Amino acid sequence: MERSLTTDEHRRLLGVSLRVRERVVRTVFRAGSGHVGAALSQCDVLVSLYERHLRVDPARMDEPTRDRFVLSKGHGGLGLAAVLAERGILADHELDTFGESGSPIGMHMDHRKVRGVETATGSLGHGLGIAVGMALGARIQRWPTRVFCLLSDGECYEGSTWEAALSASASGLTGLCAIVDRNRLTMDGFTEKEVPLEPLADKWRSFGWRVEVCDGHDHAAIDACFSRAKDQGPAVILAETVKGKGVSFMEQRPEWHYGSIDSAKLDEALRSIAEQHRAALAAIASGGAR
Ligand SMILES: Cc1ncc(C[n+]2csc(CCOP(=O)(O)OP(=O)(O)O)c2C)c(N)n1
Repeated sequence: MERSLTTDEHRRLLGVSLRVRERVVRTVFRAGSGHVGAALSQCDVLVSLYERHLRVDPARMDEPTRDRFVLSKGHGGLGLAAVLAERGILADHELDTFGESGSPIGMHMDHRKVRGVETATGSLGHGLGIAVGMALGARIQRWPTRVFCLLSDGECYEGSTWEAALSASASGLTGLCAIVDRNRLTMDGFTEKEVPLEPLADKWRSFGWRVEVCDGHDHAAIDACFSRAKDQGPAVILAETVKGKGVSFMEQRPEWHYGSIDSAKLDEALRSIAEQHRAALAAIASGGAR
C-alpha cells in the first residue's frame, strides 16, 4: 500500500479520530440516544477528509468556491457534528445540544440550521444526486470546487443512487468523489446475507466510475485514495469499515446501529476507544498499518 503520510501526521490523525470517537459516545450519553454505530464506522474517513482534503475555511463556510461535503447517509449526522466540532466549524456548546428538543442540531442535520452542513439529508439515496448537481454547478462557474459525498452501503440498494452514478459518468465529472462506508451492515442485518451487493467494485466500474478500495480505518490508506481520486473522477472509494469501530462491544452488532448508553457503558466505551488508540499507535511505531 502506497504511504503518503509521515509518521507524525499519521499520529496526529489518530489523535483527531480518538477525540471524535470520544465526542460521539459522550454526545450519545448526553442526548440519550443516537446512531452511534454509523458514526463510529465513518469516523476515520471523515477525519481524513476534513483534516487533509476538504478545502474549506472554518471561519468562512459561505465562501462560494469552497469544496463541498454531502453526507448522503444522513443518519451519520452525529458523527459529522463531532468532526465539525473538532475542526472548529461548530462550537462545543453547540454540539452539546445535539438531539435535544428545540436544538438546531437534530439527529439528521439541516443546512438551514447548522453551519458547515451543505444540505439536509436523512432519506437515504438522495445525496449523490445532490452532489452531482453541485459538481455540475461548480464546473459551469469554473470554480476549483471538489465535491465529496459519503454514502452508506445500504444506499447502494437505492435506485436513485445508480441514476446519479450514471449521470456523473455521462457528464465526465472529474471534481466528484464518492465514498461508500462499506461496513456490510444495514439497520438490522448483513448486506451479503440479505441482498448481496458484491461484486460492488465491478458494479461501480460498470457505471463508468474509477474505483479505489481501502481499509476505511487506515489513515494512510484512506489518504492515498483521496490523493489518487483527485482529478480522476468520478471516483468512488469503497472504504471497508467496521460498524461501531473503536468500541469493541458495539463492533459489527446490528443492535448498535442506534442506541443509548448509561454511565457504565460510557466508561466502558471510552476505555475501549483509548485501548484501540494505543494499539494503533503501537502498530505505527512497529511499522504496521493503522
Ligand atoms: C429511504 C429510506 N429508507 C429507510 C430509512 C431508514 N433507515 C435509516 S438508516 C437505515 C439503514 C442503515 O444501514 P446503512 O444504510 O448501510 O448505513 P450504516 O449505518 O451501516 O452506515 C435505514 C433503512 C431511511 N433513512 N431512508
